[in-house]
Amino acid sequence: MSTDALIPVVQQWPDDFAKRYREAGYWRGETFGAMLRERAAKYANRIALVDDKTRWTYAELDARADAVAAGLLAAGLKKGDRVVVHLPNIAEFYEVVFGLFRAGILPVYCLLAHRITEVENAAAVSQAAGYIMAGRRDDFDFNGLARELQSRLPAVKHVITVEPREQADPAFTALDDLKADGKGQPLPDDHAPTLPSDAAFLQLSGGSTGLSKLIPRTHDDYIYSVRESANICGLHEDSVYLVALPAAHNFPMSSPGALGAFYAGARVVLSQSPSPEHVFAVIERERVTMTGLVPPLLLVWLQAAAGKPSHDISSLEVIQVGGAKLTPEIARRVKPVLGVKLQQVFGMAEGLVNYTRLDDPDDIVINTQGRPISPDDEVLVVDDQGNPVPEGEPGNLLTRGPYTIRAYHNNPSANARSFTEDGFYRTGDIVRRSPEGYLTVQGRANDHINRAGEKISAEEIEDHLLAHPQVFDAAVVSIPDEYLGERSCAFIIPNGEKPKAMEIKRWIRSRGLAEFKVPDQVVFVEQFSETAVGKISRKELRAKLSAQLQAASNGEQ
Ligand code: OOB
Repeated sequence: MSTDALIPVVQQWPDDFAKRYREAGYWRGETFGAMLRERAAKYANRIALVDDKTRWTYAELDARADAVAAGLLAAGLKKGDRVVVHLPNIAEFYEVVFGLFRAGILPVYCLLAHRITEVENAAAVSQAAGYIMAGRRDDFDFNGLARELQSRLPAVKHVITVEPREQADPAFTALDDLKADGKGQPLPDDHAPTLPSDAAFLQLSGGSTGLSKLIPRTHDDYIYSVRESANICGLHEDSVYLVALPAAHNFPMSSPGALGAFYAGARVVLSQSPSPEHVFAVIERERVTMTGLVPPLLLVWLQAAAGKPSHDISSLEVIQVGGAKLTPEIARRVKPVLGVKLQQVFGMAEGLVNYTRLDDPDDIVINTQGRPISPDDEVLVVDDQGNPVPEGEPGNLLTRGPYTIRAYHNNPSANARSFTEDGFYRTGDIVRRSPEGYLTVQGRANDHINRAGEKISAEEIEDHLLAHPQVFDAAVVSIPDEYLGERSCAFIIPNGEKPKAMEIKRWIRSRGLAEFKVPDQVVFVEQFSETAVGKISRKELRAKLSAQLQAASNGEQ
């Protein structure tokens, strides 16, 4: 595909806003490629990155990023191209990402749990020219996925595997070979330097309507959020930040995440599994001081630490918890059981991130999800007509600011729904705001299921269910779950003979979707309600079904 036909990736901020954000010192003209170069000059021989098999210094990570960038450009990829990155929590993730940043090529992040349907969507919407994956992992063959992807989207010309050359599928380019091929190659004549206002990458939205939308973040805006997050979370050069959640997610990437740790000259440790059996040993070995967790994982860690801990995790100082609502009851247990400071994080890949501050009183840390990073994060709490609600009352959260996007990439209909005319992002979250500006998340106005921090669009799953020959109609709703926060339930009106629940689950898997999207529960019904069909919106229908489920489960107790 010719890059000429591409739609500009970023909808830039209006000039007066951009000027203000620069003058306030938020946007400082930094880029991620240059940031790593500066850290490598300052901390050359300090360890930057550790995984199960690797310990790289800052100088090494920097040199590797250079080699990847040269290899990508020598292979024919160009500044502004997009490459889907689909990697586990391994050191190569950052080598590749910084290599892409340096070359001015945009990573498009997929979660490792994603399968062909999600990867194809990411590649198609971003018009990707490449796909980087890890061969065979955890019983899944990403080589097969790559083949399928190329057959569906021939524009994905470059498939790169991070497997060692000897194990790599010969149909694809091994990262080692890519780097060797780029060695000593001059930059292409038309290669332009990366600008701070350029998009650095595309992140996938949690998505409440159908497939994920793509979120373009610029170097300027993202580095601002990373730099301030590192400050707010107290990262410094002796910190050790553990990435236990999937590395590609915005939370462990930037809140303060691995990028915050690199910004501070700290050390990043990667764990391929977040479960205590594995990760507590990593914490002990590497003297980890900080990490980010979703509430269900925190619960598992609390349980493991309350028993007879097998490892010494006393190096931990702070744990950020976010991605889904943390109940005050669980929040209260963090300090006594784990001996660490809790920091709540309420963020979104589209931008706005809120933190409780490290010196906030317990009452705020336990009962709120924090306040925004920036004095210029504009936060509105409004009713359904768009009028501000009285302070402390619940309302829809709208936001605009120096690191919140003004539009999704290449998606006019989503943009019309998700942004107000004056550029506020409609988060879909219902919050209360205290006089001091702290937000407490009350719920959600839009239809996604927040399953342990993984967002599932009800509409996306319904579309797949409707494609099943024995499904006449379907509605997917969330059910409160003690452990996951929410789980998914598919209500199905069968078309003639009723299929088995197992068959429905198998069907969703066979559609090439991430395992976390398979409905946890399937309920067959004859009809949704007398008034339902054709008369009320899907939204109301889902709300009704949820209420029914809730009533039924209360009745059981
Ligand atoms: C993070 O980002 P996303 O893009 O996967 O999901 C954003 C949505 C929010 O709109 C909200 O509905 C929910 O996730 N959420 C929370 C929450 N943090 C996120 N709901 C309740 N309490 C919280 N603390 O999930 C994300 C991005 C950066 C940092 C942290 C989380």
